[in-house]
Amino acid sequence: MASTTRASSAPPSYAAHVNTLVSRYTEAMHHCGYKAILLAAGEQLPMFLDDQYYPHRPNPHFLQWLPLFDTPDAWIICLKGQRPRIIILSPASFWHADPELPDDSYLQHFDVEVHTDARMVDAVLSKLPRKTAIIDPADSSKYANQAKLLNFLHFHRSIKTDYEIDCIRRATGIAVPAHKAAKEVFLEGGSGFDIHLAFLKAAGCSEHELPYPDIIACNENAATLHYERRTHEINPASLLIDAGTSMNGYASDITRTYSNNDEFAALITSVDALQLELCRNIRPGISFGDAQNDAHLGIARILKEHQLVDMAPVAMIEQSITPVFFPHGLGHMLGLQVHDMGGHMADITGKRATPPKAHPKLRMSRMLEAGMVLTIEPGLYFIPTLLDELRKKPSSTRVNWALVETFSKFGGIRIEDNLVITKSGAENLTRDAFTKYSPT
Ligand SMILES: [Mn+2]
Repeated sequence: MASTTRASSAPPSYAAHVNTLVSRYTEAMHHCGYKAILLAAGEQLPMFLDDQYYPHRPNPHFLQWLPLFDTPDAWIICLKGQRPRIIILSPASFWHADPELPDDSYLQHFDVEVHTDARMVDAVLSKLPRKTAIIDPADSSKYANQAKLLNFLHFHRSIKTDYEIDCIRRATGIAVPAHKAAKEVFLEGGSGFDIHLAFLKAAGCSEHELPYPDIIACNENAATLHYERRTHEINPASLLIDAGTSMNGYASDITRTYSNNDEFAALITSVDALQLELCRNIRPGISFGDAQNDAHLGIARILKEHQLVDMAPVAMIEQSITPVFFPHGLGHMLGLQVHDMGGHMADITGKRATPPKAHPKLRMSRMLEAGMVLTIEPGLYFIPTLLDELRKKPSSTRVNWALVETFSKFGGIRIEDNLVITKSGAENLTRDAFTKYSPT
């Protein structure tokens, strides 16, 4: 086995997943007036003036059908009323390894053709009907990547099949023990670089197999929301680790914050309690904008309780003080992409579900429905540029700047879990995994 990122045989839910995709693509062809849909695995981007390539990231629409990660030379063809076909180009080469194909438990659902000659692939693709839609990052022709088809697919992708939920659950089952290994290295005084290596080693995958670059932010670096550098200073006083792993192309996305400073650790405990409270309120039929508002009220209460801001929580919201400390959205859809598509879509036409006025950058503005998978990730940060803005406002007099300065050394806090919306509430995949993998 070359990797931990693919289930060695297809999960039992895979057959039903492929059936769902066949029906969905058939409906998409009716909806958009196509006779066939061609999905390309992707393209491999060359480095400028070099003979090397950037790591290949498969087209997520391709990956949804089949976990084949390591070649851009693969295509899936959906023709009305026919079994889906997979075409793979695998020329004999002693320079590069052949693509590592999934086994028959996956491939049995397709008609599979492996060609060694690119001309054979061209011959197959050239025989497709004239009305074939193409989803291919390398294709800029007018038949490729049309919005009507993409909107249809993205809207439906936000309701996960059992297989997709199973993949995210398995990805969580790999990431959580890796988080625990990373925490151990932090407690032993390891550097950000050491923590990064511990995460990868426990996850059993290489950096480019992660669904997103792991954020290992020690001390004040946690004030940079996406801190992706590796630091070598040992004995950090705090760690914000935002790291996930993939299973069959589906991501987990988990954040934890730790500190050996008692006062800052107490602040982390409060954010953790708020995060759990917000998770408990997640259920079908609520608007994510309302959950975002609840998060801001919760952050305001914490700022007051820890004597960072001396003002009633509602007044803090009215005076826009909470976005200084919590400047990002409460969460986003999760799936084939870590910020999965469809969060702003009101329907299959791509009509925008408008986020609340106060939070225009929210990545998720839809009503919650059973089958969605999303993150819940409140944060509380000490970000110099935002604090400088606050200093200039009249409300600055209510801020305990001495305490802000003390906490600024630890950068910030984020706690992030992955939730599946169920019929009556939500299943917290991340907390369940932390309980399951805790030493007894
Ligand atoms: Mn996230």
